[in-house]
Amino acid sequence: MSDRPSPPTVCPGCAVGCRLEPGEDSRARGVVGAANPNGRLCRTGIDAFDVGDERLVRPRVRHDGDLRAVSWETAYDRAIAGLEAVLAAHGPDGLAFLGAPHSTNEENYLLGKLARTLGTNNVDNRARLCHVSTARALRERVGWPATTNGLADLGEADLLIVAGANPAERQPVAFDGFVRPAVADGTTLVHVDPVGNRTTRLADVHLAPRPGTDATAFDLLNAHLLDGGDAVDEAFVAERTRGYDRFAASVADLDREAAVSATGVDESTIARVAELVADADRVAALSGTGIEGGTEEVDGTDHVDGADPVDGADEVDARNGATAAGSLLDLLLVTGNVGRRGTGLFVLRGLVNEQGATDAGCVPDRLPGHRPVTDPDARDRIEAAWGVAPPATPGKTATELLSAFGDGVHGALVVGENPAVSKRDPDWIGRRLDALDALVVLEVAPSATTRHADVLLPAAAGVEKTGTVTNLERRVQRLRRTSGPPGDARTDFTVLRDLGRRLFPTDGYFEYADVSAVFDELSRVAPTHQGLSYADIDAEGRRWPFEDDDGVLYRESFETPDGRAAFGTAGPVPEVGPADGLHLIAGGRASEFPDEDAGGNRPLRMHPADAADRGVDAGEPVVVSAGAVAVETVVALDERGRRGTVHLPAAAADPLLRGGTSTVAVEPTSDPRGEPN
Ligand SMILES: Nc1nc2c(c(=O)[nH]1)N[C@H]1C(S)=C(S)[C@@H](COP(=O)(O)OP(=O)(O)OC[C@H]3O[C@@H](n4cnc5c(=O)[nH]c(N)nc54)[C@H](O)[C@@H]3O)O[C@H]1N2
Ligand SMILES: Nc1nc2c(c(=O)[nH]1)N[C@H]1C(S)=C(S)[C@@H](COP(=O)(O)OP(=O)(O)OC[C@H]3O[C@@H](n4cnc5c(=O)[nH]c(N)nc54)[C@H](O)[C@@H]3O)O[C@H]1N2
Ligand code: SF4
Ligand SMILES: [Mo]
Repeated sequence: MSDRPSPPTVCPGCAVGCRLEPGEDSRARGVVGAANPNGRLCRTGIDAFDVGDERLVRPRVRHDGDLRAVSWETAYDRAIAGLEAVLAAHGPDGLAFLGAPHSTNEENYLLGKLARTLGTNNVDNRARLCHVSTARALRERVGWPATTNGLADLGEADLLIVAGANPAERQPVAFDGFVRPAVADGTTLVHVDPVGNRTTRLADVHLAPRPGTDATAFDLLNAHLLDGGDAVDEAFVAERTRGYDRFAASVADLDREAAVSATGVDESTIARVAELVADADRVAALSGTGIEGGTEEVDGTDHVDGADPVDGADEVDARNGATAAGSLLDLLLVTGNVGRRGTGLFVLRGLVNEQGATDAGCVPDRLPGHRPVTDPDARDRIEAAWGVAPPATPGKTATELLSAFGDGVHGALVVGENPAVSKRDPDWIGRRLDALDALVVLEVAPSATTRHADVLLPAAAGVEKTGTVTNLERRVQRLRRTSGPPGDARTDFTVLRDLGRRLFPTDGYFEYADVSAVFDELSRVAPTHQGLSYADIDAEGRRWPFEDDDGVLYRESFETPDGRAAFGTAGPVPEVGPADGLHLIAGGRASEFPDEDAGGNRPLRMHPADAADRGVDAGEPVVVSAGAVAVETVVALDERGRRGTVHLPAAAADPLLRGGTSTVAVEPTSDPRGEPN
């Protein structure tokens, strides 16, 4: 052991942001932190220091088809030459910069700065898409695309609505540290999910709408809340919001019969939940990926064409009324459940720095601190700090960039993303990556994407570096290096700074002594981070915006041009055709470990009646098929789920969903010895 013990750092496993330090047997030991107040860790956290045996340790460049080990100097030269050739032939918008939900705020900031000093806003990160419609509803209607309150507030809520999420497994330490104690203490939990999961086990009410009909389910709840009028917080609506009349009119126009039939939920269950909302003094909602309508469907719709929706104060995007997150936000606004302790909307972010990557400006339409690239003042502020103005036209989203590879976009720098798996069709992505003239990949471990690289740069992992990451409650915490990195691997910070220095040898844009200098620049240019220096971030971390201590945003006013929150509108009610099979929904991530519940299998969860119809029972092997694609698995019965809807973990569901259909057939496996996969 070294003479000095390693200091505590932040778990790189997910966006909860638990604190931990090296313990025995190379395992991590939890250290009490704001997000893990009991000092507990989940299994992923306990294994945080096990970065994996297969690491990239040498820079490599493609030579005669092979990736050959070279010195860093040679690799940098090749990377620069490749990017500059694209720049010369196609201009800055011929380049793409994909980052970096696993990387720090400073690293994301540098990636955005690299793109923008080169003259393009083509910079994005895919993890952002996990919660894109929720973030957009918040950004356009209340101000910041982030959780409105602190985790500690959950204990003060009378009612929690968890929608399209499974925090019991996905954010386990936050669930055990804040949600479970709240429920034990009398808080009512409503879980909105077409099928059950571990979170449902703790719920008092399970609302199971047909997949994709959450917006309508929330519109129905709003209709019930408006019925008597008693549930409406009139003072809040009058003083703090705008657009109520239009919202109320749209709710009145809702075809309730059609809505009930579309969601497939009993009106009595809706009425019961509405009553719970009306009776509660404090309601908080937690939203996950399930209300996004499937990441792939919403891909690309987040593009802002020049106009900033926040500027058009009265013209609030009507689409919001049609998204589940928008209707859920309406529910909170109409009942006055924003801007107080124990209320608000929690975005259950996924990857460790998913929130921070966006905060730091790793997005095509926003500068650091969520300021629109179209805003001249925001650009001026950046220019004052950088010495060069960022381009005024929004860039392409990650999804648009992938489609443009080889067709308008010819060079890419990819940092800590694996588009080859994070998009559902790996062959198509492989062809797109190969269509690039220059692909520079900065990665910790070999992946489906690194295979296509022209220049492959070995990166340090989260536990091997310093810098800050921002958790799902906006808490900025410091990572501290506990080991490594192995071989010649370097941090993303070092590599991005070095590339910047080489691209701009005389301008000094990338002259940073260390990460703290980057953070301090970020806090100067980003209104969210204003007033905090790296050195000020203590063991507890600090939530942005920093003047606010208890973590409640919008106490006095909203971060909108007129300081008011904007209502959306209800409807339209989706048309639901007759079911000709089972509706498949997927959860989790492709890279995720197998479900513990089923002894390492990835079970198909289905309603007992659907199983009986097909002659299968719990634990039995089955074939799930869509057209020619078939997947073998075992059955897990769940009577709380919807009839007609089945659920598979993402890794198992991907081959089926890639075909573009979500309707599947389920049959017993003909070979009784068939090994489930
Ligand atoms: N152990 C572990 N934890 C993780 C991750 C991991 O890989 N492993 N990944 C992290 C990441 S990146 C993310 S984004 C988060 C994801 O965290 P979650 O968003 O909680 O992801 P899922 O577990 O897929 O849960 C989504 C739920 O949405 C439901 N759902 C599907 N369709 C609909 C619908 O139309 N309406 C409603 N209401 N619900 C629907 C599904 O049934 C499922 O229960 O988890 C993070 N945490
Ligand atoms: N088919 C399919 N697609 C999906 C999903 C799915 O389940 N199935 N899940 C969706 C979800 S929820 C998400 S969040 C996205 C995730 O999409 P991605 O972010 O692309 O995927 P990950 O596998 O989480 O991580 C990408 C890579 O980052 C590397 N990495 C980790 N830490 C660092 C670091 O500090 N520096 C650098 N340079 N690299 C690092 C890892 O080695 C890994 O190869 O995919 C989405 N798309
Ligand atoms: S909940 Fe998330 S941050 Fe906490 S230990 Fe588990 S993986 Fe790490
Ligand atoms: Mo995610």
